[in-house]
This record gives sequence, structure tokens and C-alpha cells, in this order.
Amino acid sequence: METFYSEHHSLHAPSGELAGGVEVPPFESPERAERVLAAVRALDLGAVRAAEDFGEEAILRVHSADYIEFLKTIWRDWRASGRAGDVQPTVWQSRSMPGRVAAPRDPDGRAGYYALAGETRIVSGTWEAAYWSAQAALSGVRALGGGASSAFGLCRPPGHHASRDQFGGYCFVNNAAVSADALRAMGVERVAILDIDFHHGNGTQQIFYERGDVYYVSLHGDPEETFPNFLGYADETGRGDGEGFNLNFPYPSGTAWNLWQGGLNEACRVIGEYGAGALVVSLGVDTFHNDPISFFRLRSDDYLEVGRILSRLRLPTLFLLEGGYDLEALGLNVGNVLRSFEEESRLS
Ligand code: SP5
Ligand code: ZN
Repeated sequence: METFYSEHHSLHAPSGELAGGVEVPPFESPERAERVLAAVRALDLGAVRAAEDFGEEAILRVHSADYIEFLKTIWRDWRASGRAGDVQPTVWQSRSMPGRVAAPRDPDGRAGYYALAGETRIVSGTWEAAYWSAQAALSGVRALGGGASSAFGLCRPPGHHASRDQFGGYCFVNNAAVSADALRAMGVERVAILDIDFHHGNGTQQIFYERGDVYYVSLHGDPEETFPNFLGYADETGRGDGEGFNLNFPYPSGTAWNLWQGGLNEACRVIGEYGAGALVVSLGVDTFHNDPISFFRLRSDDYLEVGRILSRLRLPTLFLLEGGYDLEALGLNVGNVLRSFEEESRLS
């Protein structure tokens, strides 16, 4: 399996994050990508290649043009207005003031208009990092198009919380959505996205909610108890053409392998029945028992079994890095999924 990576990820490195009412070092840091890269190299999984540049076209099929323009310009405008730090949203078009459907001029208003959460900051290099994260994903799509049975997009920043026109949850460009849509454009009739990050991929769900050609399936912490709180419930099953093509498995605090694997096997059964021609895996390992912001209890060996189960779908598979914040175990856990997928694919 080839890995696609861009060192531009390091341009996105905010100095802090608001969590629990205090400023903490960001959980989502450049070291994450370096840890995963080191693990992939040590495993000899396959070539590590620099992401190719496919331009903005595929990004703009999934995100609105005004949102992408916002990502490109907000940091400069923020600083030009005399603000001293990085872009930190603080005001939202909340339930009590819903009328306006365009961004106000004021940078605080613009930041809030395009934000879905307040823990994520934009720095001078955020757009460039997010752009190249998506290019790593698209490089994986290209590999599948060329006949590879699997590929790994070592994406940073992650993507699954980014909606059509909002950033948050450490995400700016939805790499899984961009990839699934690019696979459709390449002629794959039905694409499945399996999201095994600890958090619900609200952005991916929103982008495909009314489409039947991309099936979004997610296992995650119950949004009653964790981020993103407002989406990811079991009764969200799709709308219009998308009715029946969105499937959520919310799980409670303390969920370990025994319960979680039931959902994973059910998700795989559903994806098989759907007749998907390709699979995109939103690969977060913040399901790990020692993850600092999550409440599942998966162990490092469990990720070996995840790779085996996924390989039995026998689908062209694009793995994309999402979350996972225990730096010590991140490389091992991601590597375990990828190497057991490869080993099992070779055996059977
Ligand atoms: C891609 C991904 O995994 N995004 C996760 C975004 C989570 N955002 C909310 C983080 C809340 C952190 N709370 C800190 C609690 C420390 N015990
Ligand atoms: Zn996550």
C-alpha cells in the first residue's frame, strides 16, 4: 500500500486551543503526522510519495466557493484589522438570530459565519496545509484509479467535521468527501464512506445527506455525550435521494472492542449489500483507551482486527487519516490497521 503525504501540513500549527475553559496546547498537532509517517516507514508498508497537485477543482465540487475564499483570506483580514492573534471564532448565527444568510464584513462575524465550533483556529498557513491534505487524499484516489487495491492518504489537518461551508473540529477541507466525490467523477457508481474516528463525521454526513450515490456509515461516541453534539444520532438516515443511505452507530462512554466490533461488522455487511465499488475509510484512532479527548476503550491489538475485517470487503480502499491524539500510540494504532489490512488481503 502506498502512502501519500505532504510536508506542508506543518504550516497549520496554532499555538493553543480552548478546552474546558482554559487554553491548552492543541491536541491536533504537527507531531501527529510525523508520528504516523515514522510508523508507516518503519513498517515498510509501501512507498511513501509526495502528494501530487490536482488543483482546486475537486475541492470546489464539495465546498462552496465563498467558503474556500474565506479560508484563503480570513487570517490576513484578521491581522489587517488590528487583531493580534490567530483567527478564533467567538460569535455565531445561533438559534435566536437565524435570519441572515451571508457573512457579515466584520472578521469576527465572518469567522463565526464559517465556523461550526470554537476550538479550531486559523493561522497564516492553514489554507495551504488544508489544501495539501486534500491533495494527499486525491493522490490516493488517483492510485486507486490506476488499479491499486488500496492507498493511504496521510492527511493533516483532518477533514470529516468540515461541512460544505464550515470549519471546526480541527477540520477545514473534508478530505473523505472530496475523495468520495472524485471517485464518483472517475466512474465508480456507488461509493461507501466508513467513518471509524471516535467522533461523528458531521461534515461528511451533511455533504452527502441527500445523495444516494455515496453511503455514509459512522461508528462514534454518542453525540448526547461528546463532540459534535448536534449531529450523529441514530435517527439520521438521509433525505430525498439520500434516504436510507446514512447510517449512524452512536455508542456510550466506556465502549470497548466487544460492543464496537458488532457495529463494525454490521457496517461492513450494509456496505457490501449496497454494492459499493470503492470504500473510503475515515481512519481516526481516537477510539483508543488512552486518547486524551475521547471515551472509548479500544486496545492497540484491536486495530489489527479492524484491518482484517475491512479487508474482507474486498473493495478498492482509500484510508484517510482523521483523529487520534495519544501521540505515543498513534503510529502503532494506525500502522496496525494498515498492515493487517495488507496482510489479510494478500492471504485471501
Ligand atoms: C478530527 C477530530 O477528531 N476532531 C475532534 C474535534 C474535537 N473537538 C472538541 C475537543 C474537546 C476537547 N475537550 C478536552 C477535554 C479534555 N479532557
Ligand atoms: Zn475524532
